[in-house]
Amino acid sequence: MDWVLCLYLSVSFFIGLIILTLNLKFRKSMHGLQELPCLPSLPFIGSLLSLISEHQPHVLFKKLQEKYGPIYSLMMGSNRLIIVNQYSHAKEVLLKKGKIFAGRPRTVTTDVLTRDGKDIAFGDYSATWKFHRKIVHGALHMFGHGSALIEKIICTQADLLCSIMQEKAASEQSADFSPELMCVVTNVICSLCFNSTYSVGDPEFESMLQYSQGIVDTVAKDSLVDIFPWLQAFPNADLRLLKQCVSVRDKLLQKKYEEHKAEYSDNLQRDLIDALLRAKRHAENNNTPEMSSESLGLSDDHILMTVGDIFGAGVETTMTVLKWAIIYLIHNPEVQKRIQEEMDRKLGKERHPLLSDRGSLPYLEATIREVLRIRPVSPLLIPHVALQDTSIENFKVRKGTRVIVNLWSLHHDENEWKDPELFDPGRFLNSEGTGLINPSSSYMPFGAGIRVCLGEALAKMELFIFLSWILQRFTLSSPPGQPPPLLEGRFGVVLQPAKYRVTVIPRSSWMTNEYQAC
Ligand code: PLO
Repeated sequence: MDWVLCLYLSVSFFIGLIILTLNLKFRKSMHGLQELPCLPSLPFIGSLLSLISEHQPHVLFKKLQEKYGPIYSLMMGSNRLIIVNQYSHAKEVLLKKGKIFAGRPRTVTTDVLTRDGKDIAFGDYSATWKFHRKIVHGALHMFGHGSALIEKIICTQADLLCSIMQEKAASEQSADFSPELMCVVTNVICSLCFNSTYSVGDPEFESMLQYSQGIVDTVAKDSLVDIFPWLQAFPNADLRLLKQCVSVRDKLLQKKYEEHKAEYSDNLQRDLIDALLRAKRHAENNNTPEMSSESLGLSDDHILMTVGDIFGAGVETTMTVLKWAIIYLIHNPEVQKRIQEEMDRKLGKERHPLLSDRGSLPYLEATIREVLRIRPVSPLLIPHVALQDTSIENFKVRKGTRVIVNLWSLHHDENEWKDPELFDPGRFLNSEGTGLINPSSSYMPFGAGIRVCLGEALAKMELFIFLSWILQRFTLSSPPGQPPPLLEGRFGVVLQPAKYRVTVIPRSSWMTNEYQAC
């Protein structure tokens, strides 16, 4: 038996040795790493005093680079936060180590919005999250990319928007087009999610306008209650407003969901809710434990929150980019003129732009890219969390640390962009102005990696159709005697522009006959 004992001891010795070496290696790997430069921090309040500033967070974080370098850390209450301001570090976080940094922090306001993270955007990385994302991706793909249906839906809404603009133009009134923009963008998403549409003035639509603004004003802004969760115990007007708005939204979503459940049939797939319901039924009929609906989290709550996400993301983001695009077009009439000339030349004057025209209108595409660069919808993206001890470059990052990718810094980096504050669509064109180029990799308006925006393709289609239809028929300007709209945004979960009014002038060259369905 001696040889058995001998073998046992030597195997144990070798296994022990391997474990020890691996362990040492890991410790060494964290050991050789440096600590990040950190903003001064006091017990309990963290770095709050250094963050008091006249600047908005994305601008302040960019400015702080001058003192602390492109990557630094700070304390928000008791949470450590890393701010990434440079493309190489952003690439490491989002792409190279995407899975390690795929977590999301739990905060009071996002928990209220998403029933404790049961959605895709704010939900933590898990099997449920991956499964949901896969289904939604599939469903969007089915109704979206390259499908004639989505093109028809967007063109119908673009036509509606142009008719409203035509009326305003006829009465020579300037207008704030926010409700109309919101209506058409909502209708695209409504068609995808619920197979229904609204008109401006519809009471359900009006309540949507209100609750959505209420949510944007109060959620995920790193408000004090998110930094110090115990503040919930005290009266808090913002949190009360958020809860009210979320409850109105949830009632509406619930109603649509119940209607769909009642009408559900296996061979009917009209919209996204049908697709989610079908996936749920499929999982329920599948008996293997790892595929059951409970283990994959396809609860009614998850489905509702997922639809809420797509709805909120689809409406607020696209509408915000359209508003910024109009602002920059008003500020740069020569850009409008060049887009219009390009369209007149390539499409003629008798037909509406179609998605298939995207390749032949590079200047319009370049303008859309430049708007997304200069005013990214989500300047700080949504915070990521390190799911294990790791590193960025040669800096230590401990498990649980929150990481903010400052897209604003990436898009305004002087080393990457010539005159980053200047609006210049030409930077996305080749020297002849005939084709699109990628002037810098420091550009990711939709984020990147495993949490990249799910609606990127849909957003690009909408921006192209809406802007091309508007500019083919109208020239936009500020009302006479009034200054152009403000270029400074208001930071929040999306970077919103201030309200402004627009005068629309019909282009005399544009045909006036009725819209022919595209
Ligand atoms: C917008 C207001 C809605 O009522 C709720 C909502 C849901 C999803 C959020 C969206 C809001 C804002 C923009 C977000 C989106 C998920 C992904 C997107 C944060 C709060 C971005 C830009 O990352």
